[in-house]
Amino acid sequence: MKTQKIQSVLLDSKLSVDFRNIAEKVYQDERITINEGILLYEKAELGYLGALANHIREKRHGNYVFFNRNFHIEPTNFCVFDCKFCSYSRMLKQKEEAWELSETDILNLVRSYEGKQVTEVHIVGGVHPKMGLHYFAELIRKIKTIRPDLHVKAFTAVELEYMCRKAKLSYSEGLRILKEHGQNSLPGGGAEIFDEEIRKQICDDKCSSSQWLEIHEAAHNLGMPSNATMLYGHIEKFEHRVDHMNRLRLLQDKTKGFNTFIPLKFRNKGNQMSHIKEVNVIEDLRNYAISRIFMDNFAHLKAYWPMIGRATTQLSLAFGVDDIDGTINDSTKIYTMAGAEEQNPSLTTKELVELVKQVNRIPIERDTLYNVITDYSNFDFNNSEVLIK
Ligand code: V47
Ligand code: SF4
Repeated sequence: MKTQKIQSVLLDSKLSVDFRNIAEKVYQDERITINEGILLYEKAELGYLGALANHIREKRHGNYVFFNRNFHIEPTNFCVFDCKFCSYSRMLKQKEEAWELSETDILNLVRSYEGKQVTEVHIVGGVHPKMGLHYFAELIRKIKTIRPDLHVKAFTAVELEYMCRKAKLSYSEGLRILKEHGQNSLPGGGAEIFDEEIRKQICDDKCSSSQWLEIHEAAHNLGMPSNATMLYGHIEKFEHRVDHMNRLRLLQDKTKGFNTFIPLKFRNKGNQMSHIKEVNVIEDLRNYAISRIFMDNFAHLKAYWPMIGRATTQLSLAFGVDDIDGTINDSTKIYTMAGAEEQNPSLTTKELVELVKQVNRIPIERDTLYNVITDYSNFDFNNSEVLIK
């Protein structure tokens, strides 16, 4: 009934034929084309995009907004690559600003969460020539010995391409070893923008677009799900964003292995692309909405709250977003160093729940694979022993 009401508003208004066709496709669960995606970026109004994206989100997830309890481990910020947008990495010669956690440091970090109800550890960092595949496989095995229940989401395709190359293993062989040692899934980083010309200008020396896609396909074939990201708001054009999403949509048709799509807004502090102005909130919301409309075979769309801040995260929930990542616990520096909204990203479960309730949605704690852990609609924090980070 509610859907029919919105639908008639869209179809009766003074929309052009093209926008009416796109709206009809959305309401009939049909896929929009590349050209239609570009048209949305170029000409669609924010309200129209929000109505369509919200319709899709509501149909899939009702009033649920997902989050998880996680922490990050960033083993090092040494990196052999030189991505122009990166504010975080240091070359081996810049020793004073670099860190390198020892195995003991990392295991102690895991131990520090003993008794806390975190369900996921997210491990990513720079690409260090001395930290190879077998080192990381062993590390994961030890993490799992301490916390067998933790879901290990680890290593971007960039790190994996380097590790497999150095170990002289195919992607499948390398991933199989990591899986056997306890790695459960892959995060979505390193995708940036797949268009080869843009990639050449912003991250020429790291894994190519086709390698990124091959690695995720190999992971999916081994039963390891993954996420996908898109770095937007720098030198790319709208057509590059749509091309990027289209390559992901095609792989998802083939493997169904992606859990969630995460648009990442380019932040310009302290990197070689600082001269590029950041896009504004309206562009962020338009981008979320178009992602939700275009990526019809992705179940979830995530807004990464430390990057865009709490207010924009709340707004994004009206533009197709159903997932806001996790408590994080101030354990990532990647965005802080690039000038992200949240300089000490950490929210307690209670704060995350309130953030969601303020916009009249139902906060749902999930595990990495989106199984429901707790429905917080009527949760009493005062009478709960579960109130931990
Ligand atoms: O690939 C680096 C991005 C990514 C900047 O899978 C920047 O759940 C903006 O992939 N401005 C790595 N973005 C992080 C990542 C991620 C984050 C959160 C959740 C998940 C997940 C994955 O960070 C890189 C790059 O695209 N990045 N520098 C910057 N200046
Ligand atoms: Fe290295 Fe990743 Fe930074 Fe690129 S984005 S320089 S691969 S840490």
